[in-house]
Amino acid sequence: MSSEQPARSISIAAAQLGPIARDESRAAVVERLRGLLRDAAAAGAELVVFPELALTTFFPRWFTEDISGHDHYYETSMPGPQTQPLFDDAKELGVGFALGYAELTPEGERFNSTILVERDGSIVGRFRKVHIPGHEDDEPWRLFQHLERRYFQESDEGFPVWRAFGGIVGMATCNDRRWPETYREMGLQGVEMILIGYNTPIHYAPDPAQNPLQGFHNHLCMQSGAYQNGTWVVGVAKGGNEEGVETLAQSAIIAPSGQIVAQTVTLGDEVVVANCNLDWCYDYKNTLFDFDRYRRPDMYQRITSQKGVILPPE
Ligand code: CDT
Repeated sequence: MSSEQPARSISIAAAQLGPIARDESRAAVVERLRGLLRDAAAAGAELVVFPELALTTFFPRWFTEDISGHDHYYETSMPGPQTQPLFDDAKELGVGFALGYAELTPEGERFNSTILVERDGSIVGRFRKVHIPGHEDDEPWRLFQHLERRYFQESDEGFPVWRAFGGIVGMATCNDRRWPETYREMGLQGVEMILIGYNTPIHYAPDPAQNPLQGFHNHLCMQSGAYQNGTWVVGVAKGGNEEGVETLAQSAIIAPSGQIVAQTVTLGDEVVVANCNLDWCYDYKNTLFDFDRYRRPDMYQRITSQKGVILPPE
């Protein structure tokens, strides 16, 4: 009798969203999410990944002096009365999900959060975005603003991982995907699936020369993070033209080899599914990226002790 264990695998869906209008009701958005959840379940998915801020339009593009005027974009409980049907569907269909949303705590703190929900509808964990991009103050010279730093605090909870879905799961949000430390923090906890939602405008006001490279950079950072840490990465967009802002789609499911195994082809609501063999992670974690054998943390001290660049003496 063979002593080999059957491969651990899970079918994961990237549930991309097209634009959400400023005046689209929460109930209407949740209906869209429920439809995608059902489509994903019908395609055999066990875990469905939705984008960052999947319940609302990307409201940080609008300046307001008093941010409490935007409170209606935030969730004060999860599940809440409007999102409960999604949790009920998850339980009924036996499909888990990751959902990005704006979180307003009882203490008045505001985070760009993602919740991970198991196949029985229970909450496994919550991630709060660590790297908050953009600016705090009104910058009306821009074609549109990116005021995330006005509307959200930086998380100080880091990058936890959870044992769920038969493996080890972590999350990150949009701009977090551009930073190698994001993946390595989770890689050092043995992560096997990193779930990432994003809203990425094509136009980058500080350096529009980067506009044509948005799609390249999106995949470049997620594919490198997957390969260098031997993990699956699922990157899911809210794409299309949202309130006049062209936004990147190109959601992708990326293997531990760094290869894209599934990718969306539209700018709208779309589900793609891939069967993810979690044991594939070992091919990288136990060879080239055997951290315990090859890493040299004593050589990387600047990474945690220093924030900005310190140039060498002239
Ligand atoms: N949502 C988000 O984090 N978007 C950023 C845009 C950066 S430009 C201010 C991103 O990294 O895609």
